[in-house]
Amino acid sequence: MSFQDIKPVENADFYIDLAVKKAKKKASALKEKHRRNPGLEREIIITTCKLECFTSLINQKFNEIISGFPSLDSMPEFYLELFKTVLGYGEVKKSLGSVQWASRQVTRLKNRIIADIKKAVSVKQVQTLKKEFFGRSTSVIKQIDKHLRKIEEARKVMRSFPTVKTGLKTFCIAGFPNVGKTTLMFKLSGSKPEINSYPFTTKNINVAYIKRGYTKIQLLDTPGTLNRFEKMNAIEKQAYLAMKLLAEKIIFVFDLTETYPLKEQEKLYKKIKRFGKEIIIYLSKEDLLKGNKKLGDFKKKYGAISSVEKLREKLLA
Ligand SMILES: Nc1nc2c(ncn2[C@@H]2O[C@H](COP(=O)(O)OP(=O)(O)OP(=O)(O)O)[C@@H](O)[C@H]2O)c(=O)[nH]1
Ligand SMILES: [Mg+2]
Repeated sequence: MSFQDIKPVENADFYIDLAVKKAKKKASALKEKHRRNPGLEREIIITTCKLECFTSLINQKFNEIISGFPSLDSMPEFYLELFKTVLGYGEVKKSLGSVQWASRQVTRLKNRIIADIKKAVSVKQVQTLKKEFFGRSTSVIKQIDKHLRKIEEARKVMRSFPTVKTGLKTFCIAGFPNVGKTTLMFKLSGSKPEINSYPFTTKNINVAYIKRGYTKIQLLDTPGTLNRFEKMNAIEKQAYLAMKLLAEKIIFVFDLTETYPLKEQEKLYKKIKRFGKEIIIYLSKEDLLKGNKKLGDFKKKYGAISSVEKLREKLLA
């Protein structure tokens, strides 16, 4: 699923201006055509055209917003949970509903006022009705300005959602912050995401692929998670959701250079084991561990892999 193509949503004034301009343009063409008609008849034709044109543009644009937004109810579970983690589900749903409401209100108003215009007995009466329509309809559209902005905010956030392919064998790279998860993904796949020497560098899930012959696997590099499933921040939650809902297997990265104590990393490992998925253990930064006594014991205890080549073979097997 991809969220890159949702079209930008503008504010209320933008749509009002656009619809007014379009209505004026269409009406001015009609003015010329009906220049010989008597005043009232001409006024009725032109005003009706303006109202129809304004309403039709608002309906078209608002429908585009609603239909262009991914359906929240039929989103795959991972995306829905991710959405709920980083955006207010109820709030965005309400905002989309309000756009539909505004569209209907403007149509209803237009129908009523056009019916009245048809019965008008003077040019002045038609003009008063026109004023009423534009006053009320623009006020309805302005009322949903905050909702249009909310949808635009949601669209921008959703653009950072990873584009994950379903149906591919998927491995999640997990572990504490700064242990070398992103570096490992880079070494395995050649993709080039951001790598830094401080914790919480990765804020979204990075996606990469390894291909050999007909075998293709998907790697998800997750943000580092601390040992606190109950109090996770939004970044950590993404990793948790990917592990729980997307991963077939998990590559758990241990770092014995101890930016974070091994005991803490082991606690996280045990928690991740509870997902019930197969876990492959990778030991990073072995080049910094020469002569370290813990190395042998650790490898024996966990059967950890520390060679990228060996790990790649295991993933593709
Ligand atoms: N010497 C050495 N440094 C490494 C190795 N793997 C990672 N690093 C360094 O460790 C730091 C963190 O690496 P990242 O790959 O960004 O770690 P991460 O686990 O993705 O970190 P977060 O995204 O913050 O959770 C960087 O400075 C890397 O260059 C390794 O095998 N050897
Ligand atoms: Mg990272």
